[in-house]
Formats: sequence, structure tokens, C-alpha cells
Amino acid sequence: MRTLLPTEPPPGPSRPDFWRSPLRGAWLTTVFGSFLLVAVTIVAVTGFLSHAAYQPSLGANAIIPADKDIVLLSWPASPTYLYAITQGLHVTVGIVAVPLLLAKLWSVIPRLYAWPPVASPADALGRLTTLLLVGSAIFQFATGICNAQLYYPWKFNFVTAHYYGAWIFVAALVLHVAVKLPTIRRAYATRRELDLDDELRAPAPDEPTISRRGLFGLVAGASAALFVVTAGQVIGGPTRKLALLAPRGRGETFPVNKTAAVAKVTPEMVGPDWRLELYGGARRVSLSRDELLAMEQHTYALPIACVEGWTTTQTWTGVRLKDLARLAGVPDADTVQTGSLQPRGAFRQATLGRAQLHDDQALLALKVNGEDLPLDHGYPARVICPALPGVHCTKWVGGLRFA
Ligand SMILES: Nc1nc2c(c(=O)[nH]1)N[C@H]1C(S)=C(S)[C@@H](COP(=O)(O)O)O[C@H]1N2
Ligand SMILES: [Mo]
Repeated sequence: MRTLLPTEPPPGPSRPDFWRSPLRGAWLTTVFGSFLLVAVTIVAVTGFLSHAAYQPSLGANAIIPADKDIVLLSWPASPTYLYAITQGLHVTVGIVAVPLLLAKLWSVIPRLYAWPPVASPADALGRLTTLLLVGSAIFQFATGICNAQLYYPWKFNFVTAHYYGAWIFVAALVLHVAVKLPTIRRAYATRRELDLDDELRAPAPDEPTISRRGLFGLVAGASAALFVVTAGQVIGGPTRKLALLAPRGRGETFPVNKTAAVAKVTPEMVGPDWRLELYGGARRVSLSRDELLAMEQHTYALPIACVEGWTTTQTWTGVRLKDLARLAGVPDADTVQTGSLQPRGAFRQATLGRAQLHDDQALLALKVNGEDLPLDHGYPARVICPALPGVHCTKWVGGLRFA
């Protein structure tokens, strides 16, 4: 490499004296990096938990073709707020970490232009890791935030891409932290004192335009502001009004994910002729809404917790899924597959595991807050299950298949 490229960097950002902020240095980067590491660890762990709760490799949750023999990693059905908490953390911490990510990237940007571009095979490997790390971080943050904003400027499947992106990010991050560990140790040991080996320090620094404390204040202030305009969609109550960045969760105490009109569910489809079909037993069982209402009714306050980060708790009344399993002739069923009347769309089916199916609070809800379900919330019947991602709480249910 050295023989092919001039040893002198070309004019511009590859010249060490191009970067002049006196704030840059291993210590500053280490502080930003440490906070960011805590944040992305929370986001990664809750993200993988969300994947476990969603189980997209199962049945009709499919983003990956259905595998009938898959072993159910059983996501628990309690505490009821489990998914609201894990996913609330995933989305909120992810958004709040954005200023930290930008500050961290700003603090290391001279390294992006380091000359020569590749000094040795080891250096090439290091730069490839950095490329994967920065690339996947930007990809994960951008796709996650767009999804939470219900904005899809791409053609690929979000869940698949965000999931595999996460593995690339985590692998690159582990490598990065391992490689940087000596620098991190040294940075904490020497604190702010000048370290001559510090490759991030500007060789010809300018006068500072902001103090280091000012920079920390700026990043902390930006993160705090983002927290205020997003967290209300999870915390609820009066803070909901502040959730300016929450497309569904703001103001609305009982948001609708997808209206009946958008899902192409018409009032005719859910008229007096509507029946719930139960499959899986020796013969099919068919029930009218009145027959369902004549069964033992149960009422619970349960949250809907959407993968996009918002949560709402309402009081639901309906029949237990396990009572329906018994009625279908499959009292010991392991799974139930839900089917909506909605003609098309990704969320019209879901597969629930044993823990959900057999929980007392797992309902086929017929009412909410004492009234018949509004059409937009899934009339005549919808699934509502404790601790489960909202996406599995199928609306406008037409059939249940027990297996
Ligand atoms: N048939 C059907 N059921 C559905 C959906 C859908 O689009 N179609 N959206 C799901 C998602 S992603 C969520 S978060 C909840 C939201 O329920 P709500 O609209 O009653 O608040 O419904 C779930 N059930
Ligand atoms: Mo959702």
C-alpha cells in the first residue's frame, strides 16, 4: 500500500491539522463511548427480547418461512406489563441515545480520514470492523426510528433487516470494545491529562468554541429533550400530551394501530352473520357473538404494547382462550393460530404459545371498558393477551386454530 500511495496525505480532511477542535481526545471519546455502550446494550437486549416475544419464525408471524417443528421458546404471560417495559425501553432508550451516537461519531471523525487509508492487513481488518460498526449503527438507528414513526422509505422487510442488522452491530461492537479496551483503560487512568499517544487529539488545536462541560451539557440536554417528547407514549397519563414524537401515542389515550377502513374490514363483514370458527378438534365448532357472550366472561385491565413503542392499558371483557380450546376439543393445545377477517396485511394472523394460550388473562375480548368493542379496535372479537406484543393481539378475529 505504502508504495502505491504518497506518504503525504492529500490536502483536506486527511491532513492531521485539518481537525482543530481542542476537545477531541481519547478521554472524551471514552466518556461518550461508555454512556453509549450502556444505552446500546439496553437497546440490544430488549431488541432480542422483542424478537423472542414476537417469534417471527413461527407460523403466520412469518418473516422467515414457517417451520412446524420449531421449539417454542416460551415468552411468559406475566407480569402483564413485561412487553410494555421491554419495548418501551427499546424505543425510548434508542431515541434518547441519538445525540450520544452523534457526539461519539463527531469525536472520532478524523480517524475516518486517516492516511494512508489502509496501512497494513491488521489495519484493513480494523477499518472493516469500524465500517461494519458505524454502518450497522446508523442502519439500526435509522430503520428503528423510521419504523417508530411509521415511515417506510424502503422496500425490504423491516423486521428481517433490523434483526440481522442487530447481529452485525453486536458482533462489530464486541470486537470494537475488545480492540479498544487498552485505550479505554488508559483514558480512564490518565483522565484528561495529555497523552502523547492519543491519536484523536488535534496536533494543531484552535481555541475552543465550547467548553468540554458545555459539550456534555449539550448532549445531555438533547437526550433529555428527546426523552420528554417520546416517553409519554409509554408512561401515559398527562405526560402523553408531551409525546410530540409519538405518531400514535400522543394525546390519544387509546390509539388505533390500523383502522378498519385501512385494513379493509367493512361493517358488513362483521354483521349479525359473523361467526367465530374454532379449528383443531375432531370437528369444527362455530359460534355466534351471542353464544360467545353467553359463555363465562372475564374482565381484566391489560395493556396493548406496540412494537413501535406506545402502550395503552384498557379494561377488556371476553372469554378465555383456554375455554375456547376446550370447546374446540383441544384442551391441551400448545399453540393457537389466530385469523382475522382482514383480507390482506401482515398482522392478520399470529401464533400464540402455551404460556399465552393457558393464561387466565388471555382473552378473546368482546368488550372494552364495558362497551362493545369499537370497529377500529377489532369488533366483533379480538385477542388480548398479557405481556404479549400488540402485533399478536389480532383484531376482527374470524377463526382460531388450536394445535
Ligand atoms: N387484524 C389486525 N389485527 C391487528 C393489527 C392489524 O393491523 N390487523 N395491528 C396489530 C398491532 S401492530 C397492534 S399494536 C394492535 C393495536 O390495537 P388497537 O388498534 O386496538 O390499539 O393491534 C394488532 N392487531
Ligand atoms: Mo403494533
